[in-house]
Amino acid sequence: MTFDPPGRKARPDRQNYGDRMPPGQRLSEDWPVLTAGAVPRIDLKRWAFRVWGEVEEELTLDWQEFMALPKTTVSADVHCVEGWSIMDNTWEGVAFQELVKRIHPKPEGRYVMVHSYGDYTTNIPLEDLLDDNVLLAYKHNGQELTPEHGWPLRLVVPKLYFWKSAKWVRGLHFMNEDRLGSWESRGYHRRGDVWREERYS
Ligand SMILES: Nc1nc2c(c(=O)[nH]1)N[C@H]1C(S)=C(S)[C@@H](COP(=O)(O)O)O[C@H]1N2
Ligand SMILES: [Mo]
Repeated sequence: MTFDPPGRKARPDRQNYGDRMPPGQRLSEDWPVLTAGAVPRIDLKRWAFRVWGEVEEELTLDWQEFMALPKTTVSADVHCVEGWSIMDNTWEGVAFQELVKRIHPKPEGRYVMVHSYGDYTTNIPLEDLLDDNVLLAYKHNGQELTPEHGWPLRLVVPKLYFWKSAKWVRGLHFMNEDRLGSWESRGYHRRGDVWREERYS
């Protein structure tokens, strides 16, 4: 028996992932923490998730209301722009498609700015968020997220580099034009598609 700490998977040594491994990526043995700045302190009693901007129904949910939304489980690989990948992650949370049913984006609201506690932002076209494996996750491999990995809630967008998977997410701003988030305005690619190697601009 080997013991794997939460959030860490046994390394499938020399396993060949073939076409599942995107160009320029290699397996990581563990799950690094990559945060610009400090881990924000979050009080669940005051936590809120908001959707605003170019939508028919703006939305504010507290933690209980968010947890009452239908749950989904997604298996997906993580690919960081710096070249490490973690395969076969299980994420549990609320599908973006589930949220979108409630907010009815306006036709002009095709661009989303994701906002996090602690001021991090990242821009994602609505079309990319509509993939059926995009979710707002509160669990990873069966465990609640840890503070440094985004507790209580993070976005997960498997086909984009991991900087787009915002930790400590607090809201989505639907916009009529694409604007640049924290890393995108510092030279990271506007879109960040893993399969097209859209790393930097
Ligand atoms: N709010 C917030 N989300 C964030 C970041 C951050 O600094 N703040 N870093 C991004 C980057 S660059 C990466 S690679 C991943 C790292 O997630 P991890 O620390 O859980 O591995 O989170 C992304 N989401
Ligand atoms: Mo990153």
